[in-house]
Amino acid sequence: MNQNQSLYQKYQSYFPIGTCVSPSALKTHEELLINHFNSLTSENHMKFEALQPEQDSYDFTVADQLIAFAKEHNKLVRGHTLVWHNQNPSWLFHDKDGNLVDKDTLLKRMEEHINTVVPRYKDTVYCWDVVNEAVEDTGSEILRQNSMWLKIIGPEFIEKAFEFAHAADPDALLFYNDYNESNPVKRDKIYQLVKNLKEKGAPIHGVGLQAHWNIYDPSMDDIRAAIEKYASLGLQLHITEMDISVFKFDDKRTDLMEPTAEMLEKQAERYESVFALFREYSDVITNVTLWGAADDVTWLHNFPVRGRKNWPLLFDMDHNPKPAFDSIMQF
Ligand code: HXH
Repeated sequence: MNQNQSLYQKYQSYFPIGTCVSPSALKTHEELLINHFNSLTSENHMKFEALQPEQDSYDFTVADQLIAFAKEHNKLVRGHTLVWHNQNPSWLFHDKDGNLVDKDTLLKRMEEHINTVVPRYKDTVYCWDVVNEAVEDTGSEILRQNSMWLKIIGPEFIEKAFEFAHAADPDALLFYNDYNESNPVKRDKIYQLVKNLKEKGAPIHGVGLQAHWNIYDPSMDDIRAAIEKYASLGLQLHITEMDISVFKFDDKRTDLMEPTAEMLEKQAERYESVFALFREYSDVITNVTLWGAADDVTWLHNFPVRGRKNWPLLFDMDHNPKPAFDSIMQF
């Protein structure tokens, strides 16, 4: 046990604090997970391609391991994710001859998958990212045009996913989850989508704000406006995948081996301000999950440039608390 105060205990009266996990992180980051986080999300192993790599042949081995760890250590689990345009098995949208399946066939496959996965974890997974990233970033289209779900089923794939998930576990909280959620243009589209879903009576309970941010963007004003706008729908909000990159989004430099002191300081200020904002809205923000526990394991070492190091989290490469950690523990 390190001598730091526990992050999730410090936030006990506000919201659970989560992180994503993988089988290897359960071992390498065990101490951090146990001490500082009380909600876990599988980074990759509850996605469609991981759970049903071949048609009707499910592989729950790894997901079950993550769930067992969560149970053993009394952690909440967020389910991520049921319906997404990425990380799908190649069979999903095709028939045996390689042609695209028709709408009814794909709806059946969606329902089958949801009916197999969701009930299995109904005792541990308290909420699901039912649909992930269905909204177009730019332009006038609301829905992401390159999604095979949209191409084959049409826009109703979204409400269908929520209906199937709700039937499979009526107690689960169901979320629509997306990134660039604080960008005013995309924010308004996400708002419109979710508003339409609610008006149609779809069983949706929350909006997931991924919060893949950096030390410059988005502005505090845009983050606050996004929270206000989504909250006005009368839904709960989860911060689902937060990290704060030390690079501007289009900065592709690959030469930096350590974060500069200035980066770490700016990052600490950002974490401090956004966590103060989250606390201010803790009546609607009901989970804050980071996309990793410590800087040695983060998807941002490979995005947007493969192999470019980044330091976006609260604990450093050696699992020691960073200035960002200290900044959100003082209030
Ligand atoms: C998340 N996507 C996923 O929800 C999560 O499952 C995964 O583990 C990591 C991140 C964020 C994301 C979305 C789109 C994207 C990159 C990351 O693609 C872009 C490519 C170029 C420019 C902008 C976005």
